[in-house]
Amino acid sequence: MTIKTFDIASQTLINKAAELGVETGIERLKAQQPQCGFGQLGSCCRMCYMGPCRIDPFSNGNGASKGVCGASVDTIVCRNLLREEVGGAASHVGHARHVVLAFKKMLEGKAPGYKITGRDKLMEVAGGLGIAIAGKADTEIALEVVNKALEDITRQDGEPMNWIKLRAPKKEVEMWGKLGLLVSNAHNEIEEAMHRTSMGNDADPTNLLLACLRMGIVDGYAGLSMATDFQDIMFGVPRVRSIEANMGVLEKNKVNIAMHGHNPVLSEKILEWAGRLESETKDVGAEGINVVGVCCTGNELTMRHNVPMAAHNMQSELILLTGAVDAMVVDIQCIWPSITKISQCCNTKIITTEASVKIPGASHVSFEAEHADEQAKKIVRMAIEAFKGREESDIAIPEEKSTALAGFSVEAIIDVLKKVDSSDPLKTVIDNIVSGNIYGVVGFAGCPSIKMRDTSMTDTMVKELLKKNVLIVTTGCTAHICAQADLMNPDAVDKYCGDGLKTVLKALGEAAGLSAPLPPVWHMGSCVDNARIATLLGALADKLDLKVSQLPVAGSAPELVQEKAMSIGTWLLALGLLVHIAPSPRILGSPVAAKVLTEDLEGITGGRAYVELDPIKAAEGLISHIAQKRTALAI
Ligand code: NFS
Ligand code: SF4
Repeated sequence: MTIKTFDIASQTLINKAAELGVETGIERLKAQQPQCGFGQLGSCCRMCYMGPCRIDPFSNGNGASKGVCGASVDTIVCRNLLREEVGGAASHVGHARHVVLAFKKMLEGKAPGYKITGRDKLMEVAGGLGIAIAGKADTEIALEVVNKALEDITRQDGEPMNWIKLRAPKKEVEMWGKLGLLVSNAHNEIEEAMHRTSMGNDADPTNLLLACLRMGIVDGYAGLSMATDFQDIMFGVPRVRSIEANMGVLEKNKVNIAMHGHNPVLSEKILEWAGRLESETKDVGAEGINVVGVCCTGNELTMRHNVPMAAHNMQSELILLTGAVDAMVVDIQCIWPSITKISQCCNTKIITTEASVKIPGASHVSFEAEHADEQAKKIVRMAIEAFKGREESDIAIPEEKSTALAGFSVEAIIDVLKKVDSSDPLKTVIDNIVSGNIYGVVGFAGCPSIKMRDTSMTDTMVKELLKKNVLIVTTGCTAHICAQADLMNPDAVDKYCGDGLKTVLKALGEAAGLSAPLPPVWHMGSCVDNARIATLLGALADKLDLKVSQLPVAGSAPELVQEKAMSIGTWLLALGLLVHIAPSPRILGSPVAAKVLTEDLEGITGGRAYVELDPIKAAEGLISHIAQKRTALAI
C-alpha cells in the first residue's frame, strides 16, 4: 500500500514527525500491511472458544467452509455486522443519555452550571411529544420531556419509541410498522442484539440483517435525534455564522486548549471558563486563551460559538506536533490512544474527563455535571500552567486556515428560506429541485480515513457533485474536510458550482442579507447532527406526501472509519436512502449480506448500500441515482 501526499497543513506536520522520529498513524498503517483479508470480508468469528474460526471465500470447498459449530459464512458476517452496529448505536445512545441526565440534574437543582438556552426548541419538542404546555413552568415541561426520553431506554411495553413518533417521517413510520422495525427501548435492543449474536443463537442471516436495521433506527432516534434535541435545548439552536478552520487557527502567544471528543456538556463549560480565567494567563506570559475544536466537539462549539474548528480526526495527532497545543481535553469517542505518546515530545497536557475513557499517560480530571464549574476551572488552570512548558523552538503552526459558514441547523435554514417565502419556506427548495437548479441533495457524513485521505476522497466527490448542481449538506469530520478545502464559503459558488446551483445560492444569500451567496456545502453540525439532515429530508417528504426514498437525494460516508458511521448509515438505509460507502463495509464475505444490502433492500425500504472507492466514479454513481429518482417523479 502506498500513501501519497496529504493536504499542505497535514503534510507539513507529517514531515515534522518524520524529522523528530515520532510515529503517527501513517507508519502504523504501513506496519499493518497487508491487513487481514478475513477481517476485511467480515468472515472471521471469535464468538466462542472453539474458535477463532475463519472462512476462506476462495477455498472452493477445499478449506473451511463452516465454523467449528457449523456457522455459515453468512451467519458469521451478519453477526459481526450487527455487533458493529451495536458499537455505533451504544455510543450514540450513551451520548444522548449522558446529555439527558445532565439536563435532568440541572432541572432538579443539582447542576447549577447549566440552564435552558433553547426555550423555543424545548417548546417545540414538548409539543411534538404531546405534552400539554399551558400554565406550566418551563422546568416542569422540561422534566416531562426528560421523562419521555428516559422512557425510550426503560419501557417494557413494546410501544414505539417516543423519539420515533416525534422525529420520523410519516410514511417511513408506517413502513417500519409493517416490517416489524418500530423499536421500543434502545437498551433492550442493544442487549438483545448482543444476546442473539453470541454463540448458538440467531443463525439466520436475513433475520440478523433485519436486526441491523432495527439497530440503525435505535441509533437514529434514541441516539442522534435525542442528543441533538437536548443539546439544542441546553446550549441553543445553532445559527449561521462565519468561522475559521484548519490548524492555522492556533495562536502562538496564547494558551491553546484543544477540545476533542463529542459532548458539549464538557466543552461548553471549558469554553466558558477559558473566558472567565483569561486574565490569569498574564502570570505565565501568555496573551489570553484560544479554545479550538477537534472532531465533533469542534463542530458543536463552532456551530454555537464560532470556536475555530482546528482539526479533523486524522489530524488529532498531527495538531499536537505544532508544539502549540498546551492542553488537549477529551471526553468520549474517536480519541486515539496514541496522543499521550505524541504529547510527550510536544509539551501537551492530555486531560481525560470520563471514568470510562482513560488513557495511559494522560492526566485525569473526572467531570460531572454537578461539579461542572469547579472541574472546568481546574482543567483550564491546568492548561494555563502547561503553557510554561512551551519550547519556543518546537513551535510550528501551519499557516493554512480557511473561513467557512457554519451553523446550518434546520431552524437556521428555514429562517433563510422564510425571507424568500415567509408562509411556505420549503417551497423555494422544492421549486428549485423541480426546475433542476438544485439537481439533488447529497449528505456527506463521517470520518477522514488515512486509507482514503491521499485520494482526497471527500473533497473530490463534493467538487464533482457541485459541478452537476447537487447541493451538499455535511456533518462530522467531513465538515472539517470541506471547511479546510474552502468549500463552505461564498467564493466556492463561482468556483465549483454548476449554473443552476449558482443562481439559487446567490438568490438565497441575497435574501438572507449576506450580500454574498450562501455556500454550496452546508455545515449542519456534528455526527449526532445527522439527525438534522434526516429532519430536513423528512420535512420535504412529508410536505410532498412522498417517501424519503422517492426524493432525489443520497448519502455518503466516503471515508468510513467508525462503527458509529455504520449505524448511522444503516439508519439512512432504513429511511430509504442510497448510501455510498468507502472503504467497503465488512460484508463482502457473505453472498447473502452483500446481495441484500446492495440490491434486495431497495425493494424493501427503498434504501441501498453502494460501495465505490474511486471518488469520480462514486460521484457519477450518485448522480445517476439522483437522475433515476428525478425521472420517476417526472421532473
Ligand atoms: Ni463522527 Fe465525530 Fe470524526 Fe468520524 Fe469521529 S469525530 S462522531 S465518528 S472521526 S466524523
Ligand atoms: Fe467458531 Fe462457531 Fe465459535 Fe464462531 S461461534 S468461533 S464460528 S465455533
